Amino acid sequence: MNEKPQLVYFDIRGRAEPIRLLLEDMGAEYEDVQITENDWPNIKPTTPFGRMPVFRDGKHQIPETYAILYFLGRKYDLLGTDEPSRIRCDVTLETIKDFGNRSAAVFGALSGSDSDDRRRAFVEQEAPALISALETFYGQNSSQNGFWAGDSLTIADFSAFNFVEGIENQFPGALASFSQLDGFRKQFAARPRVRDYQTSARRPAALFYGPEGKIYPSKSG
Ligand SMILES: N[C@@H](CCC(=O)N[C@@H](CS)C(=O)NCC(=O)O)C(=O)O
Repeated sequence: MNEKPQLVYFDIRGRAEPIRLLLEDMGAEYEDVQITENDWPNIKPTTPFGRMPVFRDGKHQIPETYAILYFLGRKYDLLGTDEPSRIRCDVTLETIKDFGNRSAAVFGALSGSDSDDRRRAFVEQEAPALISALETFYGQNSSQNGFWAGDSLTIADFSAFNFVEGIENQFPGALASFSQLDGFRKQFAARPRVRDYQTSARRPAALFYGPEGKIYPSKSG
């Protein structure tokens, strides 16, 4: 019987990264099981929906990224302290989840003659529009200390940090005209356990799997 909670995912940051960041920031003891592409066919049938991440904690086996984040949000009391902050937490999560799914659809599944056009439209129009809306939304929080949902840490902060860091990793400088989001990125990266994790060997170097293999940050941090 495994005593420590166990996170099972590919050997990339991908969907597991906000979960890893949360566990690291909480100082949780956990086993980060990183599956290679070669090993995945053997592991796949052992997971509830044939997909990862999967989180195992005591008697719970939890598939689905956001179910895991909400489980950890309840476990560590990271869901907001009042109704306005709980709403902001949920809205942040849903918005970033949609963006991730759109991005995966445009870059992962599309093929055919219009795929380049659709990718360009996503990078040049859809993504900047969303980043701009998130900059406004973030700025509307009442927090004096830089959180996304009220005045305390929530799962939205891990999701938002992973989002802005992912933008900066793939498109260095893209956040330059979004000073509030960039300020949040830098402030959150300075959290002691987040900083330690980001410079540790525990962190997968690759962002995700592209059609030709692993994709790495254009520049670190
Ligand atoms: N909605 C699911 C999606 C999970 C998902 O698509 N996982 C991918 C990796 S990012 C996967 O397991 N792919 C391997 C496969 O489908 O065989 C979640 O957020 O957890």
